Amino acid sequence: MTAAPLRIGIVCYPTYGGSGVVATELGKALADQGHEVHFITYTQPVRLGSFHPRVFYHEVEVSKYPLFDYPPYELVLTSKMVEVATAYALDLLHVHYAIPHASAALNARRILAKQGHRLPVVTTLHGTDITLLGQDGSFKPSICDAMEESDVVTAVSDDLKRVSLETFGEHPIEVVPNFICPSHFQREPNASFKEELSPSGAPVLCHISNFRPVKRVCDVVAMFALLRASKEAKLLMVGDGPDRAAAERRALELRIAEDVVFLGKVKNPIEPLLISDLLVLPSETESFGLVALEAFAAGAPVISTDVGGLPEVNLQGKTGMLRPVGDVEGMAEDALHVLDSANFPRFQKAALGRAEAFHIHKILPLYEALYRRALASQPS
Ligand code: GMT
Repeated sequence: MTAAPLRIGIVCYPTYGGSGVVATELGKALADQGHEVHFITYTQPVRLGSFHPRVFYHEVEVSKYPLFDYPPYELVLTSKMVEVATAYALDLLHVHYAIPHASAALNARRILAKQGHRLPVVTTLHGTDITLLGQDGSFKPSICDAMEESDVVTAVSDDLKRVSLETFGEHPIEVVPNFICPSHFQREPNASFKEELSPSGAPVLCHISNFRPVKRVCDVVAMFALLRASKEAKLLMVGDGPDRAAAERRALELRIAEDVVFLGKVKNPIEPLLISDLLVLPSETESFGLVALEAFAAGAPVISTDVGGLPEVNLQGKTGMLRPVGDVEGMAEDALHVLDSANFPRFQKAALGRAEAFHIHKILPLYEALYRRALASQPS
């Protein structure tokens, strides 16, 4: 690194969602480059792990004052941002997910400006903050303001930029795609896990998500039942959420339950992906589909829908195949095609190559350049 290292505050949702994963991996990679990174969240991000040089974690504790039916998380977050920015002389804040992180950061920026501390705000839009919540009138004015006032706004795909502009009007938005660190996946698959799941060596299909309706987990089960009618296979369902029970019921109704394992939440999907041959991602909408990139890095092609940013990640006929939302017959046909031994090596090679195209080493400098630009720009 030639330019002086920066002190960066990162704010994200610390749970299993892709936005938190991207923010955490970005923070760790920035620290590896010599920057000092301060995570400000309400619980430790799942991917943070234990000690990492130059990475610090600041917990936001929300007061349980009895008057508060709705504890004012955004205000407590703002105060924590001000506190950390002052104590550690932060150069900038990078907030992931517009609601409420961007508004809280802008408020912190305003408070700090009164103390003569300039703190530019970089806001990254991840998807559901725009495609689902952004359409809701109760959030729209706040998101619009956050986009107007942030020093830099980024979106994780061209499609998300397009939807954001359509929803909120003209604002400068930089597209910085999500990334992967392929070396994390360069290790031996867990042989006993695979043996336990698929003793005969039949291919393993995998789905990983938070099982919200937008992920259409029952479509995964339905397409697997169609595939299973003509080929021996196993299905590994990783994650948990509102639609898990419905998917479990569907597997029983379709009489495929013995071939389907619901694993629940895992902190890191590397192990399940390394023993999988194919990822199934039949989402209703997906701004990027980080898990597709993780599957590629593990050498698993992807059967997905053709919505949102997915066609920017999953290349039709190369790294996998794409179908319209709900086309479970088409997805089952595609899965058979990809798993055919005459085709699979070609798909697998393309998947591994695609992961390299989104290597963190290519994406990190884009964020660093935006940080420098935010610091150089004049406050509005
Ligand atoms: O997909 C989710 O339910 C979680 C959500 C999040 O905010 O973590 O994911 C969004 O951000 C990810 C990281 O940028 C993207 O890979 C996902 O495609 C996006 N989800 C949707 O757009 C539904």
